[in-house]
Amino acid sequence: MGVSAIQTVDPEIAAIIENERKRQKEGLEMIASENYASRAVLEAVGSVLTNKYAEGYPAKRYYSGCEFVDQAESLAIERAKKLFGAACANVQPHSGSQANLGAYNAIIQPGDTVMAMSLAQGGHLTHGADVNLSGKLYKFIGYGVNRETEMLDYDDIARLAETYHPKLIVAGATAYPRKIDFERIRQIANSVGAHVMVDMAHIAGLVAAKVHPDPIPYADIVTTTTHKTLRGPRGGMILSTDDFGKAVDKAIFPGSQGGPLEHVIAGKAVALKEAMQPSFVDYQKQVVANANALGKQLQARGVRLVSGGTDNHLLLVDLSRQKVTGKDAANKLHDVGITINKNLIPFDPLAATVTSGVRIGTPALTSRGMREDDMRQIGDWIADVITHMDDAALHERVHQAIIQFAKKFPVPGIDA
Ligand code: DSN
Repeated sequence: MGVSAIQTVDPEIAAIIENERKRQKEGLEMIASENYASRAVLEAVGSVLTNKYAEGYPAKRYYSGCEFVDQAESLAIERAKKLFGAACANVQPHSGSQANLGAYNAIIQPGDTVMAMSLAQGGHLTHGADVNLSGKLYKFIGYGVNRETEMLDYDDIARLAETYHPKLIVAGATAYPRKIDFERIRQIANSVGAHVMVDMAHIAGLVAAKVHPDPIPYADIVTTTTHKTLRGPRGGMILSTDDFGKAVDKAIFPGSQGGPLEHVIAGKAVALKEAMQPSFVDYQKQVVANANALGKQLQARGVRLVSGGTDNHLLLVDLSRQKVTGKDAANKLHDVGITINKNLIPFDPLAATVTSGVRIGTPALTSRGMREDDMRQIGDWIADVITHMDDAALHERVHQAIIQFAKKFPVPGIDA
């Protein structure tokens, strides 16, 4: 590789990027919310579009010189609408959290009552956690899963809705391995006159490929990130019905953001085009098949999966049988080259900084071309490590095997 500008100008940062590139190649990336953006997406994000201020929306900007970023943003909007069958799309949110706060700003008022899946049961910080602005601005009532089935308890959601009469019910999760019944959520919302917002950040790619039920017909507003299963650049997006399109636009700019990141928006446009290709559907089907194969292998090795399995791209693993905490397991697996995160399981007796579980996802490895047999091998390595937490020799053997194994799978955006 020739000397790049960044190597000349800032060798420290160049070295850090190189180390991260190596980490992404040599390890097994299994954080359920991560993926590898394509080289085309990376090129867009690293382009001169970063130089342009463009407050406003296409053809309605506060700055001159927006003729080309207008084209990029319009393409992103049209592709988002087409891919998901939505009436309106706003591609400016800088992140999923910004998208969620923008959506609340568009649809409810401070002090209104909202229902959402609580963080401890698999929701998200922006679904009303006390420490988050959402929890400070609105009165959130958390719902969760049934203690026996560990699946969403729709009867309980209906009961809570009857009791609290929310203005808005939010569906969506960050650590829920099962399909979400958006139609049922809509019925419950209708019964109490509430609006529906779906945060599909984790499952957006699955939804686009129709391997997860579609929230669009049942929601007033759908928010998402663009970098998880959707495999685009890091950022957010809001889809809505005609009734809420204008309110969403106002809520994002000038409501909560200034200048949009037009380089990232161009990356979103590229990713949305990639998501329209038939190969994207095959990829998403493989993501789910891989999660299933990995889950079955872990179960065969005596590991308990929350809810007994998965319908999507992730597993929530309960490590209590192994008498291992999520924190220790995540650290040990990191040492051997498997990157996951500790995660609360429903009704977890341990703190969020320790946890009884880990969350494991297959989107990134599937982007490298791994299939079911590879997942079974990885399941064995994970089981070996978490059942022999103090066996340093075994950990070293697994680590070396993973380095050799990972070499066989090119990384999108790095090798291909
Ligand atoms: N941080 C994301 C996740 O890992 O699920 C959610 O924003």
